[in-house]
Amino acid sequence: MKKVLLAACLLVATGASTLRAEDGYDLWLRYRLITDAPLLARYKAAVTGLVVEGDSPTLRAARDEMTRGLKGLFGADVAADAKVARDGDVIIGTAASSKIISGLPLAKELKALGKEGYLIRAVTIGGKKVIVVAGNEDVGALYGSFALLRQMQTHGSLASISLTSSPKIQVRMLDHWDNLDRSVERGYAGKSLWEWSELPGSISNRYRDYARANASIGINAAALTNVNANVKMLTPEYIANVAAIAGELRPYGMKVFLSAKFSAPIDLGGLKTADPLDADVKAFWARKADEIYAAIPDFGGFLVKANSEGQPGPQDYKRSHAEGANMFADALAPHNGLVIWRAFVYGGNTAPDRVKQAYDEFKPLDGQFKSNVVVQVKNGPLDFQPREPFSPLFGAMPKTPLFMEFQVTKEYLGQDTHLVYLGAEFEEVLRADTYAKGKGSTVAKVIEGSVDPYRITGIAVIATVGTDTNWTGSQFNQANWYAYGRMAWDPMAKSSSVADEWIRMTFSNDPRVVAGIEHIMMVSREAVVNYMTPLGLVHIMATGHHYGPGPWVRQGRPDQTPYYYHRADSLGMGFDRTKTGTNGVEQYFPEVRDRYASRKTVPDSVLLFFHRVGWTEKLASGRTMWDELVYRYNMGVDSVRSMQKGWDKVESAIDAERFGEVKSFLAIQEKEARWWRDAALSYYQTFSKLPIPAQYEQPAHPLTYYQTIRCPQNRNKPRCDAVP
Ligand code: GCW
Repeated sequence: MKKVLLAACLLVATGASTLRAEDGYDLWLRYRLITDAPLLARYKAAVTGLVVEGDSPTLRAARDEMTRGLKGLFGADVAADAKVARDGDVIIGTAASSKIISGLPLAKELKALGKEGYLIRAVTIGGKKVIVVAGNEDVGALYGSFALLRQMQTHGSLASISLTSSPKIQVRMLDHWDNLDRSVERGYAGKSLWEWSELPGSISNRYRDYARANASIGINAAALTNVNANVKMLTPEYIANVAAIAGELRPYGMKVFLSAKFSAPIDLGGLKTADPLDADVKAFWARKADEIYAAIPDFGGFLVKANSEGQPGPQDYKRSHAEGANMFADALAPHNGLVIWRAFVYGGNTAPDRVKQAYDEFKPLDGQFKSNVVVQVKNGPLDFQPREPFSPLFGAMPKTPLFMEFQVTKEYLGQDTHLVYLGAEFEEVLRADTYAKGKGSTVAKVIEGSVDPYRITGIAVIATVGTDTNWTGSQFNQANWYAYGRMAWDPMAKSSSVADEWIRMTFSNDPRVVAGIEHIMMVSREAVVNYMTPLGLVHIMATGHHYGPGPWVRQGRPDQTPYYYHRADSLGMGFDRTKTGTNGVEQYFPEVRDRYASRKTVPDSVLLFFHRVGWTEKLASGRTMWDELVYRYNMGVDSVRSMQKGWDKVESAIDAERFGEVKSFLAIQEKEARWWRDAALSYYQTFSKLPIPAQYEQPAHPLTYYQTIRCPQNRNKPRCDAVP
């Protein structure tokens, strides 16, 4: 493993646990022996056998998982595959695969749960008490199996268990930004999982474990490679490799998508153009689609980043995004494939305001996309900041299905080391009200297709999964993968409940441990906002690697510099997006627009995103803007310190290896929270000329010290030098 963690070896004797060391590989699927003896006895009495009726790769996956899970939780094998229902059997299958299930009066209820839904119920059959796990399709039965295991992993009751569940969103996807050389753009968890040079002949065990993890939280699709696409991906050699990966993911209900490079007709097809209206270009893509589907019959489709950050696209030929997307749509339609066209367009001319660009380019195209095109929109109008308002595109394209795009790799949020639970962010964004069709038109409802009737619904996340033993670069980044899956399944799930589940499965069911860790997780998002970008600041990270603070950076393309966003001067700071500025607020529906546009109603959390505010202007708290800034930066540091204390308290309940890793990362986070605070405040102070009130810690170094700290541009591990 890449991280050399001293803290694990330095544990002080007091409170250190004697639990078996864990490296995090098992994620939330640890299935450790249940140590609560009465509970274990109850479970063992309720579950004594396993009947998986039917045979398919997916039902076999369900059986394998149940066998593995029960063996771990119970510490003993459970008799599998009896033919008849006995007392204590868990019966898994579908109405089609299972005689027992088809014999139960469940048909109507089951049908209402759709293709991927499941039902878990304690029933009595011929006097025998059994638990039925039923889906309409095999994958539903698999999801139900994971849910039953989760029930036991979180110490829920099995007595008269009765659960039904089905996903609110159809496509629940991970987007990998993996390159073919196995580097990962914005990846902080080791190398890419995909072993291109070993494929297709040799298949890593990790593909299956990756699929298991995803299926356990309902993720059903993955785009394997970077949207900054490599055209080699579409060559026969790579298509064969992808087919091999798809074969591993398929039993777990996952479809594979690929990033398509717009210029492929030129790069691979030897054509002179990639103009989407050109007949040869269309024919090239139709042939390519046929070739891919011949190898991967359930291929999901293409994910495309076009005319953004240097990627080729239809605008190179004076064609619109719709014309570009529709060309792919035609090629994929005969195979029922999907085009996922990204709205993160960040092209040459972003004047007068970069954050307005996606809306300005896409809103006018609503209604022009073919029926198998969807547009994928980042959660905020800028770029995965610690906090942004939701993107105004949500609700604004009634005729075009919009997919949500989140990012769990935490490019701008401390990457691998900082503990930031993003469930809180997902909840904030998903529950935000767009007012598109009046009150209650939340972002969640927009992407669920219930504000406007979308023909297809979806959500994606930039994944953080790599070859690190713990998969995600840190133990706590696993929680974001987990929370994403659970909230993609049910966008109204409460992030605290999701955290609760994850903690129980990942660390412990001890109520004090659960409460302690949940507290850490639930304060962590606001902590990072406060020590990096309080009061609606955005993008003040150093250029390139986006790791540490760099609010002073002014060189380079203006809309890539922090200065562009904060605009600090002797009078104040903030970006005026009201009528007196770029009028970005105009992109929101009137209720939201007015709320953000008025200094009286704009929440402090996004204040400087929409307004320029004088240093000594009073805010809602009664403090001046400057004092509020100082207060919040300090609050951020204090929160990290309270997270450290909280973590120390659970030491005896966590194995030393994971405890030590988290502890050492929290120490880095505390140090770097101070770095952020001291660097940012020292810099703003050159404009405000106001003192940091004496009750607060003063910056440890002069501003020039922070300005000379250098982090490697592609920091795949070495830490930034000389951080205080
Ligand atoms: O967040 C930015 C990243 C780029 C990324 C781009 C995008 C894949 O800094 O690395 O490129 O967004 O979303 O396309």
